[in-house]
Amino acid sequence: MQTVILAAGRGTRMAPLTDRRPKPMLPVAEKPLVAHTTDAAIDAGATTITLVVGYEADDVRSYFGAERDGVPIEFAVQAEQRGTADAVRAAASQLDSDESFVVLNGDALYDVPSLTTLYEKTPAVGSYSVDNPSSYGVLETDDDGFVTGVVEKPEYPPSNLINAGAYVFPAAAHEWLDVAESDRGELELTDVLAATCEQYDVRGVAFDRWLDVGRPWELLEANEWKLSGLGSRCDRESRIDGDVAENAELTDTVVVEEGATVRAGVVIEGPVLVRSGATIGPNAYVRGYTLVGENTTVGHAVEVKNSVLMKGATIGHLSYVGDSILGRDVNFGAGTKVANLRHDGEPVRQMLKGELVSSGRRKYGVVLGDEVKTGINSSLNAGVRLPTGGAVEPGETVLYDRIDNTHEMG
Ligand code: TTP
Repeated sequence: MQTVILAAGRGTRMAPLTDRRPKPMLPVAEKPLVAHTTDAAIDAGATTITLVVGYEADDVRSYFGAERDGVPIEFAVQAEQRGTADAVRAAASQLDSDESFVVLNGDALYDVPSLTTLYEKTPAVGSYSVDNPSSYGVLETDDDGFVTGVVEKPEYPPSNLINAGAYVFPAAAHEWLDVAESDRGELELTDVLAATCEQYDVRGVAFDRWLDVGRPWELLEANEWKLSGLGSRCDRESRIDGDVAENAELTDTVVVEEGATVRAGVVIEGPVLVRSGATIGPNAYVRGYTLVGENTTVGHAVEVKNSVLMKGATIGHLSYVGDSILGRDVNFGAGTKVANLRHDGEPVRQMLKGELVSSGRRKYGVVLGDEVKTGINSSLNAGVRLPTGGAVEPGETVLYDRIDNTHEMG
């Protein structure tokens, strides 16, 4: 089935990680987020893929090229982010208007069996069951179980099933893409769904597993999901193609790509992916779930746990990084420590668009933009974000978010 994947969003809530790249290109295990979405779509039955791109579009284009696993890939440009219906409209001229079509958010992870079930039904919408649906779009159904629409952020949710941003539209929906602006000023795909529900019996397909990656800690969750599946994506439990010292201890699923080096005395407890060009040790301790990105350096006596180290990051000796995301080419001075737990044990909070939001995680560290530099013996408080290119003085303790420093963290 022809499939449109929405990847034009900038992902402002992911700042500063999206200062230089679109959210769908953030790393999740061995590939960008949107490549997981695309591969799941191909496995589920996509016959053509149209990626809607906008912000930093060239990043997406150059990663994919013209085909993937034999499935043609095309690109459509949405010049301005005016909403999800507008994004699909940007792709419309490249679709066969006599055929039904699938639309997927390019910043979500889908499991293949659930997505396959969705692809087998037309029209249909994917949903996911959550305990607290009030902050999402919630599916409404009629007595026969067919979907009648989506209500945004309802005080009294009609069900626990939230809209998973995955739709199979009938061919007729090509005619309904020109929707009016919604109350929040966007052209919304849920209005196209509403028009579809008026004319068709729309099935809700409940997904077994699904993750919307909108906020920084969800990038950690995405990596936890995909790193835990590493073993099944390798020919054997662990795949060691790099150069690993004889006395290094690797347990659980550890993948060391060709061109990566693990030096003497290193302990790695998987799931961990060590990408090409990375160097770990000597005597470092890396715990799951960690992505050690391409060309990164994890120095002597460093501990890293449950973190994403993007390409080119350097963690100098004697440092600790826990439950954190470090942007490209971040450089830690010796002895830099990240706090990842509050004294009261409450979930760590983080500033997002001017508000302090709970991450829901008891253990959560820091989110650092590309090229952040820390001085020796600096300390970074749990939940802190540092802007792209930011610097921390030697011995300094950073208690406040430095992108929006209106609240103390912790
Ligand atoms: P959102 O998560 O609502 O938007 P975003 O990705 O820009 O993130 P943020 O709110 O943090 O700025 O978007 C849902 C999906 O739709 C996502 O895959 C991006 C895509 N999208 C477009 O392609 N074009 C658009 O105009 C909009 C609003 C979203």
